[in-house]
Amino acid sequence: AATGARATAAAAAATTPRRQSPAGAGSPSQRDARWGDTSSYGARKKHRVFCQLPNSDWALCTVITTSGDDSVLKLPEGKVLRLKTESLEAANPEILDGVDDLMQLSYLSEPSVLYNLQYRYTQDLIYTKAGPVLVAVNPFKKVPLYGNEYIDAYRNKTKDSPHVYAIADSALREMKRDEVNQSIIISGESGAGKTETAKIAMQYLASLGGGGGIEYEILQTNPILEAFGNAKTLRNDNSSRFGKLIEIHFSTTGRICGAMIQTFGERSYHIFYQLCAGAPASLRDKLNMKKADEYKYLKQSCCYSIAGVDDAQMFRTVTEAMNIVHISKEDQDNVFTMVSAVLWLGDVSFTVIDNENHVEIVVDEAAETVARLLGCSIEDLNLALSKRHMKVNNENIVQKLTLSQAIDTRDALAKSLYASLFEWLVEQINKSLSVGKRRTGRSISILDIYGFESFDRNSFEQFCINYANERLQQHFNRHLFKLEQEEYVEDGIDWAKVEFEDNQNCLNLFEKKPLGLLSLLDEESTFPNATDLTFANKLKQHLNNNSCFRGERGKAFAVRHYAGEVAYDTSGFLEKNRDLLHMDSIQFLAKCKSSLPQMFASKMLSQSDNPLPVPYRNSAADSQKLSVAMKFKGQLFQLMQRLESTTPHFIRCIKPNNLQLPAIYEQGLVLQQLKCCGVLEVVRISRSGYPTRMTHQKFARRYGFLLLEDVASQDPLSVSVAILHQFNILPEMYQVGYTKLFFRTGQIGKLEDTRNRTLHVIRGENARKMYSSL
Ligand code: AD9
Ligand code: MG
Repeated sequence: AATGARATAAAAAATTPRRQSPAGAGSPSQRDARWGDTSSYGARKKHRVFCQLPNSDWALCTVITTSGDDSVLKLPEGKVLRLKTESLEAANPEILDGVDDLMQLSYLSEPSVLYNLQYRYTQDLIYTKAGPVLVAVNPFKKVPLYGNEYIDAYRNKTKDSPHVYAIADSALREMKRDEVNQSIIISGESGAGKTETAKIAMQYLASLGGGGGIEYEILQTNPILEAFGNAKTLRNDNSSRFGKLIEIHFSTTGRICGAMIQTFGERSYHIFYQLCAGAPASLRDKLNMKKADEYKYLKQSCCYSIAGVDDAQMFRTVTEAMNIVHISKEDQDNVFTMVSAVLWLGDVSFTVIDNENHVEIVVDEAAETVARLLGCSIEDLNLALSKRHMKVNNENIVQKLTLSQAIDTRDALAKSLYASLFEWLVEQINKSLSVGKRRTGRSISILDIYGFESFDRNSFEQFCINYANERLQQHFNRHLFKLEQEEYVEDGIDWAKVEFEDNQNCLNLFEKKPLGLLSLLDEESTFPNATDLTFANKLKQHLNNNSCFRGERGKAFAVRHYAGEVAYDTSGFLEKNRDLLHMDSIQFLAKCKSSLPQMFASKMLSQSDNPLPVPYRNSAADSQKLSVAMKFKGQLFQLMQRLESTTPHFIRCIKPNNLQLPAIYEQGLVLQQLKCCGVLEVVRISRSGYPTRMTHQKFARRYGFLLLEDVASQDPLSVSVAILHQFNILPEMYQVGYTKLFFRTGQIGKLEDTRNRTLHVIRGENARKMYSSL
């Protein structure tokens, strides 16, 4: 039946007589039927076009005249300018200004997309669709788009403008309808609004239950995770230092019955400041707390407060949230004991005891407090921070540490104590929110993950983040590809004419064994004599013929990512990838009498089950844990596996300026993010297909009156085909489906133009008739 119907559409297209425009002057359609010359389309008189200003921003302007290769243009503020016609970009007709889906744009060029988002942003319409993707531009101010009234409106479908609520609502509906798990994948760069967006989505889902209960507990995980996992950075006052997947489980009646949180990556800490500012006197005494600016670890930033944030109040909010998610008072005390121990560790200092720069710890308030809080002797602490057990030629020896080695060891211990604490906290929250037997398997997962990063200098962190984004992009592409394919197939369109690009090559560059970036990094990390330079050289030696790889001078190499080329500097790669916590430190924690350090140590030991191959490592006492890159890859694969079985919904957050201020829209910054978030990629992909779609009915209604013959009695499909012919739209520019017409970019803009001018003429004639009859 499918091919039959397609044949009918094609036959209708072929047999409709191609009308020639009659010579009769004065007929509006005759004047307007000159379509073929697309070249000068972008610079016709009175036409709107985009021109690029000296600062590379695009401005919308009007063509005054075109002569030869040049056009004279009028800028919005009235200034007149002469430019090469070929440097102009066509602008969309006015009726498309501020459309709520970028796919409705007839021209999908960069300036068109930028203009449309800005047009909406200035009216506080921060959400826009790009086909299946929701684009959210950070308002950096309160916008009146949230709360119960809005939630109800989206639930009852009385509102359908793009919104996070609409995304959460489709996820819910599709979960119930298809009985398939859903995911909401939120990405964007630091400060773009991912975490806020995730909370808005959670708010919508939680509102189903009407307030109290488990829904409330789930919302209360946010202040806890943000206190322990977020920090103020240059880019964002509340920057998440970890990625987070929160899986919300639903009962068969569609109510929330539990949740599970998975985190990835590095973390850092508002909680230090909150504890300093807000700990009640008894706790303060017990933990020997100082003021935030008296700790060395906190002094480094020189930033003790955040505009508009009351740390003491936040501390109370966090402890209240911990009560709500059933973390016992005793456990809370243990948590804050660890936080205090980490802070005091930073103040532990060393004295040099010989002329080889070997050290011992200074026995002072800092050392004593750390020992008391962890539950160990000063002697044990000294041993852990100033000596290391090594195995050389099968003989155990004790090596004294130099000052810089001791400082590194101390900092690594503090870092891993804090990381373990965060992990443990997430575990407790998960226990509390766990669904257990009530689990039905239905869930909506919300992913809040760091977006693609490209700086002047890119290191190991960007390498990992961008690798993760490359994987997510593939997930995104495949989903999009599938959706598009389904729509074309359903409507009987020739699918072979639509092309998509895949990023599999780039993923192979990372993952191939044994000659991929990750394998080579791990191999080099196991050689004690390897350096970042030998690593870089190894990459160049093995990967130079890969089209996504480019060796650069010295220690650098570049990767061609989907979002653009990024140059990485291998300095520190090996060290960061090894991230060694020496076995001595783990054994030290295992001996501590406080409950948490012991627990952390046994967990660390169990995690080193799967050691790296260590052919050349002579210090066998090192903790043989997974390399950081391998652990990251493992977590990423787990994540992808979980996402793979869900129906994804994508939200891309955009940061319109770096000042964290409202009402400033920097085109260059937005453009770069649209590229990184893959929004321009969606647009590009759609461009290679047939992005504009209109049902035969709508098309016939809108443009049918332009036809010279009377078609009132004909079916919409035949009318549509007649319109296409009358206006000589080239066959490669459209396809006729069963229910819809599919157009290449730019086609509807021209039709719309003719329609407007015709209407203008008709209205003028009607007015003339009216006046003459008066
Ligand atoms: V990071 O990668 O964790 O550094 P995010 O998570 O992308 O970053 P975040 O959600 O923390 O950014 O947003 C940054 C700030 O933007 C927030 O603290 C708010 O002040 C502001 N923001 C973001 N979204 C909204 C919004 N929908 N309405 C109002 C917002 N303000
Ligand atoms: Mg965040």
